[in-house]
Amino acid sequence: MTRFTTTLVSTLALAAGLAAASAPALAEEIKAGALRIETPWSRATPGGAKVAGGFMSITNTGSEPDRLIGGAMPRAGRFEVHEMKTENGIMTMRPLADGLVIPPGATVTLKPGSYHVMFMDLKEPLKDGETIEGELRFEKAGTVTVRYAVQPIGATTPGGGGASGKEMGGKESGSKSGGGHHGH
Ligand SMILES: [Cu+2]
Repeated sequence: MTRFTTTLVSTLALAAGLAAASAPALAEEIKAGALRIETPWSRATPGGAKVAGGFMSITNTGSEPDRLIGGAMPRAGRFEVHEMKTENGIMTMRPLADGLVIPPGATVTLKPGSYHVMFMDLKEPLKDGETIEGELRFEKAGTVTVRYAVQPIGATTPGGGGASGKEMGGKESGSKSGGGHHGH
């Protein structure tokens, strides 16, 4: 019985190991000081769009807060750190003037409908399947290079869940009233 159990466990462990090894190399993890940045991603831009969001999760493994204060992306004329909120049923976004705090021991997730970095004044569209290098600037961890995996238009997850774009699909057009993010 003991022997059977041992064999079973090691078989499961092996299977798990194989599954992990064969998973697509989508997720990227970057370490910078006390920060761990995982799975930076963005979305393809529809024709003429001048803005795109950048998403990722940032974990602070240290004992002091850090702060995402800015960054750069070669195709973007401007880069901002944004917060998106629903107020009175309308989704709006605004720049975080003081940056985005990453508390010690916490993971802050930048995702559609929430915190994100904003690539503005795009000189070229972002295309599905591209990887685009950019920089993030943190108060303590300094400048960090990340690579955004570009997902399809309307994707809501880094895995490219484009089919479920319906729930977030209204967001971009909803923000039209929010201050010219779409370059009209
Ligand atoms: Cu934004």
